[in-house]
Amino acid sequence: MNKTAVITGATSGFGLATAREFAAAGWNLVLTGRRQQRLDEIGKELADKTQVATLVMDVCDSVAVLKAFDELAAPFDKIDLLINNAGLALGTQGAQECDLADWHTMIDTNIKGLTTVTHALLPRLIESGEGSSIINIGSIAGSWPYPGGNVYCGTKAFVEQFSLALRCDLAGTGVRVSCLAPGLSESEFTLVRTGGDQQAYDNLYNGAHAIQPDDIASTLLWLANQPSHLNINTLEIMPVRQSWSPFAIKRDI
Ligand code: NDP
Ligand code: 8X3
Repeated sequence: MNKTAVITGATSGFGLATAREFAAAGWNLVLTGRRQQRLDEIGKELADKTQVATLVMDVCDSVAVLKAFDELAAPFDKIDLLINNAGLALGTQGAQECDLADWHTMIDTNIKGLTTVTHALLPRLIESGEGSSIINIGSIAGSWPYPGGNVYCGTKAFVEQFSLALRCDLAGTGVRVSCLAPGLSESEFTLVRTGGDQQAYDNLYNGAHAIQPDDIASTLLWLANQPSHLNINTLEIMPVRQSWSPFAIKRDI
């Protein structure tokens, strides 16, 4: 195996579990995130299993992203897989009560950051050609609206549609594009979203048998390992305990 995957947001949750899963499967890894200490730890942990490069980067800083990827030297300069995973939600309030800065941070990270990383690595993915892939982490929030989802839902709808449109443009290059859209998943995501509210975290996940990061990691490896003539366009996953509610109706009575 001489393949390299770039995983953004590898310092926790899905990204961290995915780094471990792909290392065990023999992939070389380029791992990114803002928290240097965590990147150092995961780099050290995986160093005896595979070749690992860690890049401290904020995906919102397009100059830093382009520079960091430009400076990647062999064996990390040939990229076979990009997993656009870095992302976040901020807040659970109705739109009327939201902080505009939080909205902008979600747009900057989930949309602008994802597109910056994609744009930076597209030439190398095209060079790798047949069998290479981009997997974007969307969410059920991109297809199913819910109260308090507002801009987060909007950013994930972008990820899903961008993935499909990218696939149109890359037809003939051999580069595949998938959008993996998970539902309720247990990770630091909820602590980030609620500003560190452990009670909210416990309430959300208690008894829900939520998706675990390892579930997403094994799904991502399955996606990457599909035969090169197949493209899984969109894959939505929920815990069995999560489903839909009736439409809400505010009656005039
Ligand atoms: P975590 O909070 O555990 O992980 C998020 C990762 O994104 C971290 O590694 C974080 O690294 C990174 N990240 C966030 N902002 C930036 C930034 N500006 N620049 C670089 N890296 C950044 O959450 P999950 O693992 O659950 O989330 C991963 C993805 O999955 C996200 O896109 C999320 O929207 C999506 N998702 C999550 C679901 C859930 O219920 N948990 C369900 C569906 C989708 P660092 O802080 O070190 O920068
Ligand atoms: C995260 C899943 O339902 O909390 O993308 O928005 S949800």
